[in-house]
Amino acid sequence: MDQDLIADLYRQMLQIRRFEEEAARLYTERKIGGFLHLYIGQEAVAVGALSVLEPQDQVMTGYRCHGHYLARGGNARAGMAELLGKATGCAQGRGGSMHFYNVEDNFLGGWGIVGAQVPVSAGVAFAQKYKKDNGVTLCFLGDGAINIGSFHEGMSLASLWKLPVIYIIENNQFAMGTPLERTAPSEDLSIRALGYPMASATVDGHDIFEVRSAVHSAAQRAREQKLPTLLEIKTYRYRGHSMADPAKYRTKEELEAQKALDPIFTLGEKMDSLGMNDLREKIDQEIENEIQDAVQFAEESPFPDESTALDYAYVSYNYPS
Ligand SMILES: Cc1ncc(C[n+]2csc(CCOP(=O)(O)OP(=O)(O)O)c2C)c(N)n1
Repeated sequence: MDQDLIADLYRQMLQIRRFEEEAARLYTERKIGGFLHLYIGQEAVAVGALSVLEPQDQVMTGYRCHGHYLARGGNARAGMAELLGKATGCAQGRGGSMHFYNVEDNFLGGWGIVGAQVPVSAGVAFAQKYKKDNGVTLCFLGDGAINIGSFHEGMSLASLWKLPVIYIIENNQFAMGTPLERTAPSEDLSIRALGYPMASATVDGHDIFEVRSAVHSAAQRAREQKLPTLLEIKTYRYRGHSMADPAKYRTKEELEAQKALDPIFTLGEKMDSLGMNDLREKIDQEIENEIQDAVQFAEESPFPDESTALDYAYVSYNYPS
């Protein structure tokens, strides 16, 4: 197996994990306001999926978006500054945790309304097909989003118009505190593709190589045949829905069993077994330095100037009275 690839995937997953652990700390110090939804445990999904994309591809996700932003090349300093509401943030401190954005790397957010990104992704994929840019749109959503109208509207248009889009349901087992078995009549979420119809698969989200392979096939289908795909990637979040959620709706045993499958730990062990210990330790230190630097940068950055409070807000000068 390609050792450079293993090291790179490990580096990216660890970067997300450490970024968010520091974010959790800053939140408890009340330096981050509003909501903070952590992606801890799910890192192999974003990193695996985005590692097989091309630069012209577009990416969207829901509000649990820090990992996708970083995996799509987003800068850790600008991400941390965004969490602290600073002017140097990736959305100039106006979006916060749920609305990371980085147009240079084709990362189109960070969407707070559950399922909203599904039809918008169909629109982005339509533009790619229309402009013949050979691009693919990758849209991540949670298992809680699949019962929302916009999910079905987006899936239907994607299939009807033969759009180069990949929908990834990150099945982390819960929508806020509600377990999947209370919302979905079948535990196989990939069958939601049948009615449109479109290609689909269920993937083990703890295995980053399985994620890469499934997304690679879907991207090929999108690029070459202009056809959409629905992937259900099974994963698990170790933290509560947000920092405000103590997650009492599951047992400690369930959590521990899932943590035993931790994709970062598993890949780290693989590196050690391949004799890559020194490199792994070097990466651990580099990531630690990068994240500490990002925290310092964010803390030292200024808040946006009050005079800019209304910038970028929509204003209608001729609104009918
Ligand atoms: C349209 C809409 N309805 C309700 C909410 C409130 N809400 C925020 S997160 C959430 C649960 C979504 O769960 P899931 O899609 O599984 O995503 P996860 O949090 O697991 O990543 C709900 C209902 C919302 N943001 N938007």
